[in-house]
Amino acid sequence: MNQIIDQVSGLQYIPDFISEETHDQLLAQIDALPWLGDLKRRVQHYGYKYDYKKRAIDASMKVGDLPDWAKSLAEQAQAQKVVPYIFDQVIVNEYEPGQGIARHVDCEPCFDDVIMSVSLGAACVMHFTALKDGEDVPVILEPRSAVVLTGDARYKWQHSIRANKKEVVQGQTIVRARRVSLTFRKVILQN
Ligand SMILES: O=C(O)CCC(=O)C(=O)O
Repeated sequence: MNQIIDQVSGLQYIPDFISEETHDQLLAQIDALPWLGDLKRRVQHYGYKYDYKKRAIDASMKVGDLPDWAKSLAEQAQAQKVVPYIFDQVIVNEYEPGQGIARHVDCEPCFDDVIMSVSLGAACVMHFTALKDGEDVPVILEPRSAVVLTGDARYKWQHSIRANKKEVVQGQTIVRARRVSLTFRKVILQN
């Protein structure tokens, strides 16, 4: 059942967004594709390449249509009314134990209002940190889940994954192992 995380308005957690079979097929397909080593963690960019340093995206950064596996997840998200449009950009992130992602709000002029991240591999803890007062809300992201950020969750809270090998949350110890995430966005092209 979809779960609204009360403390963070606009944050929705969808367990079992994909089946075990789809999960395994996705991981195999993604691992057969080339990884980029621009960051500490490995990434793949589809639809449009994103420039992390400039925090910018434009039409010249189009790298082709989404691959079929990404298109079908984008269509599933629209069909399930997770998002009112079809995403056109995906970043695949690989996190080995000890790797994380710094606190950030996704580039506001680059991407539209809804962001969705699907988790493959191992669970991790995503922290939501309020820009106004630093309140921290940890959310466990299980494999096969999707987390959806809109409204305040998208614009008024930063999200991050700590660079650790284990973490205790709500009495549960999350031991990190390889996680691969698929983050879907819709690009805003400036004229
Ligand atoms: O790994 C995730 O689920 C989130 C990735 C993320 O925040 C990003 O690519 O900006």
